[in-house]
Amino acid sequence: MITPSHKNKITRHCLTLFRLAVMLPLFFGCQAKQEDQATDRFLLLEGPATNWEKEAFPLGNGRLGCMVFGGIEEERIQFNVDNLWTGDENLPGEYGAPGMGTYQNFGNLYVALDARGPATQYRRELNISRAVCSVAYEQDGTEFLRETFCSYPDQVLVSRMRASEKGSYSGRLWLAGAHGEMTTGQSNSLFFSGKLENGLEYEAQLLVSHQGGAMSLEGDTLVFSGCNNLTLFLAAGTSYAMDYKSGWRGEHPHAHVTAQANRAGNKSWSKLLRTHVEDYQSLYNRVEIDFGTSEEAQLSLPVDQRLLAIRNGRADPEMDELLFQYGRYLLIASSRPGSLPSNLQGLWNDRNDPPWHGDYHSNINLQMNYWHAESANLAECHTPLLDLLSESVVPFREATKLSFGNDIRGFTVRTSHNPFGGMGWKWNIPASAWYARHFWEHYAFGGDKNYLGSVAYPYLREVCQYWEDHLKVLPDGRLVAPNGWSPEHGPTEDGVSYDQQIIWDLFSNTIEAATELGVDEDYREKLSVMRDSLVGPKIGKWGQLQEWMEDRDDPQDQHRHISHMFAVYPGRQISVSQTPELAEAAAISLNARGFGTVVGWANAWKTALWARLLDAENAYSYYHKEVSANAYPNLWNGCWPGRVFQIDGNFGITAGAIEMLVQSHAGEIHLLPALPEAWATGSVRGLCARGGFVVDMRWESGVLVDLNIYSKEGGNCSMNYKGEQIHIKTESKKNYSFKLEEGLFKMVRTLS
Ligand code: FUC
Repeated sequence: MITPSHKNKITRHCLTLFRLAVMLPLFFGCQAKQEDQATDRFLLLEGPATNWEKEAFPLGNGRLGCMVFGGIEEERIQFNVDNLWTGDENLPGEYGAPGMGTYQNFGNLYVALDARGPATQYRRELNISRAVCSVAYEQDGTEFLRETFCSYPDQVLVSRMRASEKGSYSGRLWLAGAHGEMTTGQSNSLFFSGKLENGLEYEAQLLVSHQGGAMSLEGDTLVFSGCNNLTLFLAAGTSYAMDYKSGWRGEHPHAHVTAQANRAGNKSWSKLLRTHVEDYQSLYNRVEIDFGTSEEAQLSLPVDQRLLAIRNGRADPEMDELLFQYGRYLLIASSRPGSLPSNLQGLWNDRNDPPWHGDYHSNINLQMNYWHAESANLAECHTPLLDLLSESVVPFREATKLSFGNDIRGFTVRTSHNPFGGMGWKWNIPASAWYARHFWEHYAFGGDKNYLGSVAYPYLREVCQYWEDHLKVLPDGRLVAPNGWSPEHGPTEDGVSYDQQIIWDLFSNTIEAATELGVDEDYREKLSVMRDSLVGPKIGKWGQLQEWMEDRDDPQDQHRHISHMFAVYPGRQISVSQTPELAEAAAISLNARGFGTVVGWANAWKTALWARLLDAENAYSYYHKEVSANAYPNLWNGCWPGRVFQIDGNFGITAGAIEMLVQSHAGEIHLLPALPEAWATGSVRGLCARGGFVVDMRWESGVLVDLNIYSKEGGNCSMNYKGEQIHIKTESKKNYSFKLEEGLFKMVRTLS
């Protein structure tokens, strides 16, 4: 197996830890010796956050998340539970904003410390290799350290505050619910609960343990003095259930939340931390990358200054790596089995009126959140999306009938929807077909036939039925989607490319699914006739890929949506190898759209599109733009910078980078299809390809030198490197290692 070449990096990360060890010998001294710390990746800032979306650091366990500000005299930890939503299923009737509801803030936890004079050596770090945020500083000769994480196994937020001198903690701590709730408590706990207008009940409980000193309740505040350390356990939940039949409601959260807080409170910090890190790393550690080495002077800067230097032209390949892994970190933090899918802001939100309700947007955003889920080796994190979409089928079906007539089969979705099967703004008619590709992809990468037969294929098939009933036949016999809209752009009319391409994709995926399962032969035949009758992609008068059936694209138009590129990515109707003229037309259109209005998600999409068009330097220019123009100091993606944070760009950029390294949409694994000069020497471990393969590679000066393929399921594996094709028959759970010598692949070993 290939190990990324981290030799220099190990030395430098150790130096970082060494500095911390010097600064905080009491706490970090022992950790610096641990081997597994050596390649940890950090986001570092040298001051407390003053801005929630740009500077605070996100933590999450898929369901419960928080933002750590790291204030010196007042720590603020703003927290969320992913299903604290207003709104409902909003059936029957209008699908306007009121029934749609809004994702809510849950509240804040504040810790005010007695003033001790100025702080020095302040460092606030988000360690994305361990999913732990730490805040360290020195004050009045005493070293202070706080560490916070959100545990998936224990379902609580845990924060520990320590100091080098005994008795250093005196102050107050309190909870502030985001809906004006009254907090009550006991000598070492605080509690608030409430009910939203839609009947959703919620509760938060904080337990605090301390060593030394004293703690007591004064009104709604815990007052502590002379404590050596404090450990905070925050549990929070709601009565939401991802269950249509039970009206999306389960039990009152009190019993659950109490049990979670108490169970955690009875465990030691080190046990909670160990369990958390082991769980997190079981996902995170599957992938490692090396795009080169940044200079020490650049690497040791806090992120804000590092971004500034990059904007001024300094190279920083390890920032490219950090951004890549951050997309994986944020998915693990906002989407775990049992949680809701990651919404427009993941699960982080400090407002009760977040931009676009903090909802699920079906015309690019929700899908983009999951573009990297399979390829970045996080298939488990994909399941919240598939679960909510499956559970929403009944209300989506009912809403579809109300708008499209009782006789229509299948279902589709509006542009925005909520976790109760309710919908908001405007029908997005091919949305369910786009969602269907996520069900297919989960199988294409994972190979689980039971899942394909019981979950994915029924979904795909039902969406096909919608289109069987909804497609319109033109006088010449060709098929078009009637009354479509290229998202947020142009007129409403028949045969819009976005619709046509997504339907092509749906039919293709369904045919393949039925073939894999060996079912519905006649239906497969019917679908393939329909697919071949669809009006297909067209090349217009300036050589562009047409966005509409009519050749009206404006070469000056730089609209942020690039929906007519669906066929290039994430779809597979257009590719350089199979449809070169259309690929060329797509490149012309993409060039004309240019950087356009800087919108994070569009930038990420363009990275993936250029990668699919095998244009490494254009792909990299958009990847780099994400760092040089869009990223905030906490590396969150700005959608229309200066306006709002939106997480899709963070996820999409990781997906785009993977397309630069490995592609597998065209029946073979294409190795290093769009490797840019900036990443000329590097390595990757653990990227996934369709067919159940895991790819490790090492390359030097732009040339692949080592390759390892792990086969999860067995079966034939075709690979392509710069036109050279290799075909191997694999057995399940075996590794196949190759070396590239004189341009030819040599199998070096096969390992179980
Ligand atoms: C789409 C985009 C907007 C924004 C919104 C949440 O409608 O056009 O830019 O990302 O989703």
